[in-house]
Amino acid sequence: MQSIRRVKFILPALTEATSPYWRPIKYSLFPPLGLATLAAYLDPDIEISLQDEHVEKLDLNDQPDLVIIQVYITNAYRAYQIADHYRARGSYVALGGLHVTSLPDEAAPHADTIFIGPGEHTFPQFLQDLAAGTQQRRYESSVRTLEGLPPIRRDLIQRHRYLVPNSIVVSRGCPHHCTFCYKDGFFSGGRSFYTQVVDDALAEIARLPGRHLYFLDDHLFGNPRFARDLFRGMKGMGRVFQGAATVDSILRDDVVEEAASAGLRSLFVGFETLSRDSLAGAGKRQNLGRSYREVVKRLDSLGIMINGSFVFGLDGDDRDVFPRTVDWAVQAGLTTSTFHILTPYPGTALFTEMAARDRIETRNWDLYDTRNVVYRPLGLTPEELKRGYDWAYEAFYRWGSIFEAASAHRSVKHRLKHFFYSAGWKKFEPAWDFVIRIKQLSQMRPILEAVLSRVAASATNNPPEDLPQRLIELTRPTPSSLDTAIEKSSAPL
Ligand code: B12
Ligand code: SF4
Repeated sequence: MQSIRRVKFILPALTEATSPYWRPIKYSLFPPLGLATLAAYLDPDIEISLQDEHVEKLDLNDQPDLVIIQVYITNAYRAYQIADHYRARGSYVALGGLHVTSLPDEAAPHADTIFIGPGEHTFPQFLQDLAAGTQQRRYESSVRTLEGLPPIRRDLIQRHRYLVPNSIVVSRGCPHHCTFCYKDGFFSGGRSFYTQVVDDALAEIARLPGRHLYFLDDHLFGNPRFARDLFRGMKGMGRVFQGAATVDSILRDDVVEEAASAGLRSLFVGFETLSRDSLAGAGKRQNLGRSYREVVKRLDSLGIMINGSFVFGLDGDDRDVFPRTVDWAVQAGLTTSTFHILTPYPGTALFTEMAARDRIETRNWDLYDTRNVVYRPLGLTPEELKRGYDWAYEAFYRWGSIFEAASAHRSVKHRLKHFFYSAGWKKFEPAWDFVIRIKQLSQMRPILEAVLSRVAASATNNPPEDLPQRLIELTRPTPSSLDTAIEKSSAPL
């Protein structure tokens, strides 16, 4: 029988996120939602601490009874180090998350118990077993539902440390099966796409303070009936929100319109590649035969900004892929683009296939951040791929490209929003670094909300009334900011 009085939840960070010299904004965007979800299963009288190394220095001198650590691929080595540290101090250590699910045998020596897959059903079972002294070395998720979950312990989240404390997920997984995606591996052994009950999702939204929400769901429109009911329920709540959806779902029906009227202002869209063969090779059937132009037109007409996601290094790619993709993205007027170097995550079909062909060049997981070439590409050398990727970021976020892409919209307000949003993320990294250091991120939230304000569907030449002066001042180019090197990593927003 194990007596548990103090529990510590830790989200370890990759080295880059903890640099004393530079704090990229992307690591201060979202709180550790998965850990706050698990914390809800503990008795309220248990002493809980939740630490996110992306935004604070970890206190490693304490002695919790139970330590729960979330492991992603790029924080895996750090997670194992922390786990070993706490085990040496006598704490019971549990590891779970995406990387543990992909490589349980790698994680197991660092933990008393490991968890495979989502934790909503295995974690409460483990807590019961632990109390009874019958805990297992390994738990595997097979029951998959989001019904009747306890409310996420958002009180444990230090909201002021994040630009977007209101991150939320109302579904898990995705109905599609792209070969490079984490999701088929992570959700194997049970359902790989399921949603909350609409009323529960609306209740969770209603509990969130402020206006802005970010849905981290892999595919917010994945279940059209659920999505439609959710957005209808959100109408009148006065929210502005962002999320992600697939190309086909944007063209399919009226869900995107419902989303826009509920407050959807920017959407992450997985275009991935302009090549038909590469789409087929990646199992991205939902994009095949769909007009990307139509997708852009539809979102544009609803005033929804687009963050396009693209992958370089697919087997059909040659040196032309970089200018072709960037030219298209700029001309189409995408507000932001997230470029990735193809990365075969362990546990994916892509990894299995590449390993079978001996194409995996390194298993140093620190490099699996989609900014490094970790496999042998076919139509390009690794150096060409890395150089082309770096060039794509530089070319897309040049001032000339930002102006050109912004001018693709019909309405002046949309153009201005595009300009501020795009320049804000990529041209003002030093300003973000400064704001993070002086712990004033929450002051930036009204500005983000203003940029996400509504654009009327019809063309208008009136300048936006609700873009505050602060925003205009903040984003006015200065010689030093113009010279700032572009941060070449991917931004999730
Ligand atoms: C938000 C997000 C981020 C945020 C913040 C992460 C955070 N604060 O948690 C930021 C922007 C920092 C980020 C950065 C990166 N991310 Co990211 N991110 C996500 C995203 C979109 C959502 C995560 C989330 O909140 N999910 C919802 C919650 C409820 O689920 P969860 O966190 O997985 O937690 C559940 C389970 O995993 C499990 N669980 C987790 N830990 C534990 C521990 C125990 C003991 C137990 C029992 C259970 C358990 O239980 C929880 C409840 O079910 C995911 C995609 C996805 N859908 O997961 C990608 C994802 C996790 N990111 C990914 C990557 C690659 C990155 C980057 C390397 C990208 C880059 N190029 O910069 C960086 C570096 C990350 C790092 N720290 O090392 C990959 C990870 C692949 C992998 N195999 O690890 C994913 C899957 C995206 C993808 N499609 O490839 N990311
Ligand atoms: S559509 Fe996106 S989330 Fe769904 S399987 Fe493909 S890459 Fe993964």
